[in-house]
This record gives sequence, structure tokens and C-alpha cells, in this order.
Amino acid sequence: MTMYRFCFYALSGLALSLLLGSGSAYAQKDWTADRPNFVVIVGDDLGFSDLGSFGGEIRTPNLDRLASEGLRVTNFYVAATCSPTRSMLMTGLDNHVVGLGAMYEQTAPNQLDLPGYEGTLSREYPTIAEVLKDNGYHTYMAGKWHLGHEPTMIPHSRGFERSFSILNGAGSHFDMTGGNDANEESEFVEDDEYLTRLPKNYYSSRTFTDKLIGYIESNRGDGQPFFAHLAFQVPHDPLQVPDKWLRRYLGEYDEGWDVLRERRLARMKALGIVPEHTENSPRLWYVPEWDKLTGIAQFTNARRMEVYAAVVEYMDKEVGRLVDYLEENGLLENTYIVFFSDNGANPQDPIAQAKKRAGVILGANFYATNYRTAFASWGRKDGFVAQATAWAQLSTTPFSGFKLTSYEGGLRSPLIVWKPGHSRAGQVNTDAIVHVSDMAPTLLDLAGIPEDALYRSDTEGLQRGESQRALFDGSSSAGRTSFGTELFGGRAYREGRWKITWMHAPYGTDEWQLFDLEADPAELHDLSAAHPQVKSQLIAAFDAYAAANNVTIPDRTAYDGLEDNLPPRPPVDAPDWPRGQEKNWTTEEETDNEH
Ligand SMILES: [Ca+2]
Repeated sequence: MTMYRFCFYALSGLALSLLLGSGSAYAQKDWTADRPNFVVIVGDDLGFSDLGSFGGEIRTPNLDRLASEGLRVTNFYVAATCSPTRSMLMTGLDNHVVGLGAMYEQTAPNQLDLPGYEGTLSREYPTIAEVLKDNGYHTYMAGKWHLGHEPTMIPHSRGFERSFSILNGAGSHFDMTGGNDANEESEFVEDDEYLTRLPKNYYSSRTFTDKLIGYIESNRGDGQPFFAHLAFQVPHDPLQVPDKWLRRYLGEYDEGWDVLRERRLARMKALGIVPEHTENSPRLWYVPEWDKLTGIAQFTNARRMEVYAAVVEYMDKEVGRLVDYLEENGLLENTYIVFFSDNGANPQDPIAQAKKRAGVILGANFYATNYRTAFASWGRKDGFVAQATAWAQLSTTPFSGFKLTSYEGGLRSPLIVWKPGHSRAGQVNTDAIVHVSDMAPTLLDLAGIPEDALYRSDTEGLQRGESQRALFDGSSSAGRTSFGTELFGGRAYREGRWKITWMHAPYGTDEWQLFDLEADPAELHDLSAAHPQVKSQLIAAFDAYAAANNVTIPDRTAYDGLEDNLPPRPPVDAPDWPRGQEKNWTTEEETDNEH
């Protein structure tokens, strides 16, 4: 295949030189030199402010270098969870159009048989890898796929010339142990082969990077540009890191989430990531104040974040290894590198949830059999620990919400774009709205490939990606003007500074809220009453988006009944409400209630 492509392009170059007349300067030119390489790196459940260059206290010097030499975009949006984001990255279309209207794992009864809700990536539309491959690019991927398990659905069948992937949404970082009782063993593929064992010394972040570098190296110097997708599985739980890294952040989270969230916000303001007037979202009403925790509770909770930070820093180290490889081999200066996260930080703790579920035996038994959940094992090869809600709020500072929600904490991701030429190095763009579906058309534009290779006529009227070439190049600071999104019934539509958000109670209000994100990035002040016209215009825009893009609001979600299982949420404007103490409070309804 490679040979065929090489010959084909050599021949087309020859044909062109004949047309132009032999001996012209063009005939001497390596025409592929104009076409940049692309490296698209995606983190898994990394929060908006985790990276040093976005205000985090986690040490990420390699990504910070890319940020200081490149561009940071602070209004970059993804979906509220993993596979829907990945489906939009791959196709440049809305997740409800390409099969990920819901996640495979969480499709509602009224969505089950609907087109667009297959839970796997549709074959009706081309992927960016297929288009780039058809246009002379090498296409490589290493890491998490989560878009289908069948032979026709794996990266090898969706345009990736070489690939090494975990097909599942989660699992061990050291072996093939799955992530939960519905997925007891992870499935891995290399190219078209389903693996029965993993490479020696396997650790997800390290092995994925090794594989990707190996693929690039195997064809280096053959004149073809490449598209390389590095899809890290970190910092998704279980948080695991090589032993030498276990003590790297010892003691660094002892001050607790309250202090550290404020400190992050101060750094974000100093870096220009958020405006000076930004307020921090309040600590969730059922999360205790750090200072009220007992010493042992502080000790164990701090450990969660110490491990999380080590996992993130290890990922950063691997990014550095890839960048060093590109640099040492003269590839970097013709390469665009993009980094972002697939969704916000994850509030869930599967261990705690397994203890509460109806299928308690299955869930708890899975973790008891496959992982060590005791404190001493946290972060280790066979240990299982998650970041959990309180620290997920740190990772999404200063926003409301987190993964799974349509608040900014779920949808906004850090975006770093490193580009050849370093125009406007270190710029922080706080104006441009960019959406993950913009990636595919942007790469095509940068490669000089017509957009209709990706967007056929049957995609007109759909919410499509928009090329951000001018933004990437530095010739413009503008992005798109609007986008809509929906997942598990959580909804949002953003247009300019305005955003409407519909989120289930108790995290939201079961109603549309209206926010001015320039004045209020953390979505704390609902302006519905003050601007009813803006609100109704945005609701109409969301409805049009939903109708055009196949959105069906689910009739059942994981939020159903949640309100009854959490302490009552205090009113928004109740400064005297003693946050963190609500578990001791009962409402009248509860006292009246028989249960
Ligand atoms: Ca994810």
C-alpha cells in the first residue's frame, strides 16, 4: 500500500512537471514539503485548569513549552464525555449524526433503536484519517479509541494505516484488566490484529507514545507528511503510575481543595486564562469544607490528588519525548501539534458507586477480584483509585460542573496549538470560540485539501466544523460564533458571550438558565429574568440545532432520582447556608416522607 501510494504521488508529480514544462523550478520541488504534519494529542478526563500553562499546580513543562511557543485557546469546547467528543474529532460532524448521540454504555430506552444512537462511529461519513490517507498522508494512531469493537469499526478500518489501540472506554493502565463489571477485560488491537497479550513493560502512556514514535520513524524520510493521533488514556481512572512516580507529589495537596482552588484561580487570572473579575464556583453543597475533615480524611483525600498529579505529569513527560523525537529528526518545524482533553474532570468514584448500586454484588465483586482498593495500593499497578468529586472541582476551577454536565466544567477543555513559525508565540486567545468538530476541517485546510472531501452535500444543514486555519496561523483571532450540544439530556447552546444551559437537578435546575460567560465564566448568575429575549432566541437556536442534528432527549438518565439521594441543595443566594454541613439538615418534605 505504502509503495503504491509513493508511486502514485511520484507519478502525479511527474505529470504536473510535464505540464509545466520540464526544467521548471516546480519540477525540482519536493511538493510534499508544503504539506505540514499533524500531531493531535488528546488527554482523557483532564480538567480545564490542570496544566501549568492553564493555571494548574501540576508540573507539565513540556505542554507548557508548547503553550509558550504556540497558542492557547480558552474558549475551546468538547462534549461532556469521551466517545461523543472523539466522534466529532474524527468526522467534523455532530455526535448525534455519527452514531454517538449517547454513549454506548448509557443509551436511554427511547434512543435504543434510533439512527445516530448506535454507540459506535457511523460508517456513513468519512473520518479525518480516511480523508488524509486518501490525500497522501501517512495516518497513525496510538491510544484510546472507544468508537467500536467490530473489525469494521476499529482504527485500522477507519483510515489509520498503523494503529495500536485500547478499544474500551477505560481499564487498567498496566494490563488488560477492564474498567468495570460490564467490561471485565479490555480489548486491544494493533492494526487489524486483536491482541491476546500486551507489549513487555506495558504502561498506557509510555507504550502509546513508543508505538506512535515507532510508526512515524518507520516511514520517516519517504516524503509523505503524516497525521499522528496520540489518544492518552490518562488521567482516566484507575489512577495508576509507575512506582517511581508514586511519591512525586507527596504532601503537595495537604492544604486541601478550598485553598488550592482559590490559588488556581489567582494563577489563571495572572496568566490571562480567565478575566480578573472571575468568581470561583462554590464548593459543591455536599462536599465538606477541607478544614472540617479529620486528619485521616485529609490524609487519604490528599492522596487521591497526589496520584492524579503524578499521572498527569507522566503524560506530560511522554508528550516531551514525542516532541523531542520530532525535533531531533528535523520534523518539528513542519508539524502542527494540537493538545486538548476529551471532556472535563471526572467526579465519579466507581468504588463508592459500586457499593451503592442495586447490582452491588457484581460491581463490588469486580473491583474486589480485579483491583486492590485499599489505600496502600492507590496509584499502583493493580490499585484502583479515582479523583472523585471534590478534586474534580479543583481540576475544573473556576467553572461549575464537570464531566457529564453541560456546564463549562464538563464542556470546556484546554487547547494548545503549536505551529510552525511560532507566530504570536505564547498568545492566549480568550475571544475565539472553537469546537472540537472544527479540528478536522482545520487540518484539511492547512493541508490544502478541499473541504468537500470531508463534507459531502448530504451534510449541508448539519452542525459542521468550521476551519480555524486563520486562528491557528495567527492571521485572525476570531473563531466560530455559536454551537449547540446535548448529552444524556444535559443541553447547552452558546452564541457569542451568551450561553443557555439546561442541566438536571440537583446539579442544575431542570430548566434553561442564561449566562453571560464574559461577565460570569463560572455560570453563577442566571440572567433569564433580565434578558428574556436573549434567552428565547437561544432556546430557539438550540431547538433548531437539535432538530437538524438528530437529537432525541433521553427519557431516562443517570440523574433520575439523584436528587433524592443527595442532601438538599441550598438556594443559590444564601450566603448564610453553612456549606458542607447539609448532611445534617433535613427538609420538611423529608420529615414528612415515610422513607
Ligand atoms: Ca474522557
